[in-house]
Amino acid sequence: MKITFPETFTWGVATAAAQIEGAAFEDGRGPSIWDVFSRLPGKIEGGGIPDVCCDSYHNVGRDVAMLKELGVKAYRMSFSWSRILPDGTGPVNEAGVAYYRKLLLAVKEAGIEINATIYHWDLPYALQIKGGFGNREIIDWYLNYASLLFDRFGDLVDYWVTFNEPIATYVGHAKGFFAPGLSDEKYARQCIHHLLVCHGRAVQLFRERKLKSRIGVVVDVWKHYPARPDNEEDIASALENNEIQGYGMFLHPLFLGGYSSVLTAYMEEHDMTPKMEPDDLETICQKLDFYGLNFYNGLYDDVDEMRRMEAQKASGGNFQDRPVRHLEAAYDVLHMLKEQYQIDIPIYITENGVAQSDGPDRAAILGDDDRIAYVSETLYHVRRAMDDGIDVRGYYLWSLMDNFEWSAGFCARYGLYYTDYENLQMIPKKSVSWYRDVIRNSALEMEP
Ligand code: IFM
Repeated sequence: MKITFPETFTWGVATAAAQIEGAAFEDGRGPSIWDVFSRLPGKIEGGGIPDVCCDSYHNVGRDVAMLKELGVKAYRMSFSWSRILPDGTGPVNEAGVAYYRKLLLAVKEAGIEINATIYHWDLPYALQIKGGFGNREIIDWYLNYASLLFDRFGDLVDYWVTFNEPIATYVGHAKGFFAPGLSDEKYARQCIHHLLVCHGRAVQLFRERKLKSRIGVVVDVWKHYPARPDNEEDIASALENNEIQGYGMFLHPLFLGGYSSVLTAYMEEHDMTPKMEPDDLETICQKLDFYGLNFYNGLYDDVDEMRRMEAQKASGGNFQDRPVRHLEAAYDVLHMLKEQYQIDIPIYITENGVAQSDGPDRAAILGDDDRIAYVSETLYHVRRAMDDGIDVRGYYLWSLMDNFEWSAGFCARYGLYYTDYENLQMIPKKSVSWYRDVIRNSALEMEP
C-alpha cells in the first residue's frame, strides 16, 4: 500500500540542546537543572550525565551533513538558555550566541528550514536557585531571554516554539523523576501556571516585534483510554490522566481559555489552585500560527495492571514502561485537537519516534526495522486524519541521533543515527535510507 503526502509537506527531524550539545561547562555556559539533577545518585538510568552527549557543540559540520544526507526540509532544535545567559539573566555569553549563529547559518545554507524551541526543559540552575518556575519573576526572566533570541536569531528562524512539552516541568515539580526533582503537586501547579503566562507573554512580544516567522507551542498528547470501557475505575483513571495529570492541563488554557471545569474542581478540592493575576488566563490564550503535536503512543488504563506496574517501577517519565503500541490513537488525537480543543491552525507532528534499548548487539540496533514499522504506522494514521480534513503540514522524526534521554540516560536510543559514545562517530541505522526515500518521494510503502 502506498501512502502519499503533499509535495509541500514538511519532513524533518528533531533534537534538543540538552540532549545533544554536550560542552556543558565550556565557553562560559552555565549549568542547567539537568546538569545538577543528573548528578544526584540514582536519578538517571545507568548514571549518565549530559556533559558530552553527542558533542554537537563541536560538530556543527557533522550534524548538518547528516541533515543533508537525509534530505530533510526542516530541522527542529532548541536553544540552551544557560549557554546564552549563563545566569539566566544578566550578561550575554557571546560564545554561546556564536555557536547558534554558526549552526543556524549552516542549516539555512543547506536549504533547510529552522524550527527553534526557546525552552526544552533545561532551566539555568542559577534561576532554579531563585525559585525557578515557582517564582513569578520567571515571566520577566523568560521574556528577557526570548527577546534576546528574537533579536539575535530572528533573521534565521522560521518557526518559534515557546515551550516543548510543558508536562516535563510538571513532572519535575510534582513527581520527582525529572529535573529539578521536586515532589510537590501544589507547587507544580503554580509552576505550570507561570509557564503558561510566560508562553502568552512571549507570543505577545513576538507579535510586537513583527517578525516574519511563525510562533507556536508544542504539547505532547499521550491520550489515555479505559482498557475496560465499562470499568468505572479505568474510566476515572483515563479521565484523570488526560484532564488533570496530562494534556488537558495545557490544551484547555492555551486554546479554550482557562482551566477546564474538571481540573478547576480538582485543584479547588485539593487546595492547589495557583495564584494568578486578573488577566493571566487571557494572556495564556493567544492566537498561534501553528500547533506542534508530539505523538508517541496511546495508552489503555487497566487499573489492576497499573497497580502491578507501579509496584515494579523504578524510573520513568516517557512511558517507556508501556511497551504495547496504540498508534491508531494518532488519528483520534488529531481529531480531538480540532473537535474538542478547536485548534484550527496548521498542525505539525513535531516529534514521533521510538526507542531501542542499548545493548552489546550493535548490528541489531543498526537494523531498526521496528522503527520503520512504527513510523510507517503512525504516518498511516496521520494521513487518515489529513484525509478527513485535519490540517497537518509536517512531520519531525525524533530523533536525528541517539542522545541523552533524560532519566533514561544513554540507555534508550531514539536516533536515526547510532551514536557511538566511545568515539562520537555517527553510524546510519537502516531507517536513514528508508526515511530519506520517504522524504524524497513524500510517500511510503507499507504492508496493508
Ligand atoms: O527525548 C524526548 C524529548 O526531549 C521530548 N519528547 C519525548 C522524547 C522521547 O522521550
